[in-house]
Amino acid sequence: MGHPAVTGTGPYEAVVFDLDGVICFTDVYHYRGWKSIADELGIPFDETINNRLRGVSRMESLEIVLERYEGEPLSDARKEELAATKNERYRVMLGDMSPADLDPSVRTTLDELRGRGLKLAIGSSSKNATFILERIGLGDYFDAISDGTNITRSKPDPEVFLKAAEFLGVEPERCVVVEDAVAGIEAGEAAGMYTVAIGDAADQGAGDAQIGTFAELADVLSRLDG
Ligand code: B16
Ligand code: MG
Repeated sequence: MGHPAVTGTGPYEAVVFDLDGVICFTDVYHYRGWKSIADELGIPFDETINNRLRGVSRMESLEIVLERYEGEPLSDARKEELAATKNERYRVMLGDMSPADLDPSVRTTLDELRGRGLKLAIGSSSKNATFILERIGLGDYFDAISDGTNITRSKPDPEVFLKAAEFLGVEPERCVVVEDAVAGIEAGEAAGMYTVAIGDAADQGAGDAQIGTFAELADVLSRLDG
């Protein structure tokens, strides 16, 4: 979805970042957590399925994992238990994260954007977002955090990004979204924001702009400034 050409200076006031796959990389821990559940249930699980879990909520992720399940039907209570077990294992792995897991170029780029006067927020589907940010040393860094604890609808619904804009006090059309999930790019588009894709979403050509590295974001935003 294209936006009209941006002219003049400072069309954007804020940048809303997805967390997993953009600021840091917990996807390998998600993979290991879901793989352990899948193995126990005899379900095939691979990277292709894991890519479909990007940006998707925990319970929706479980339903995707269970698509290939061929055993006895599972009750809702059992599904809740499986999701909780996955999350416990995932949290143990998150506990090993430290500020060393934050790429220095991510920190440098964030500081540069803040130095330009942009407001910075998180827009993540995760209910563990605050914990992850604390682990990597960004606990107090962002101006607002919108995450899985304040939404009722998952990406590609725009709710998580609209809430981020609301928390910042910035109009959605004055926000840029940075996302690694196609569902997240669709959510940003539905929110009326300019979308920048990285990682898997960039590989698929999604978004208004695509970047190969986080640091390239500074150049993309400079160009938007006209
Ligand atoms: P949790 P993001 C998303 O984070 C992950 O990409 C997705 O794989 C995960 O299922 C979702 O968070 C929920 O995570 O189980 O921690 O609540 O990319 O939106 O930052
Ligand atoms: Mg993501």
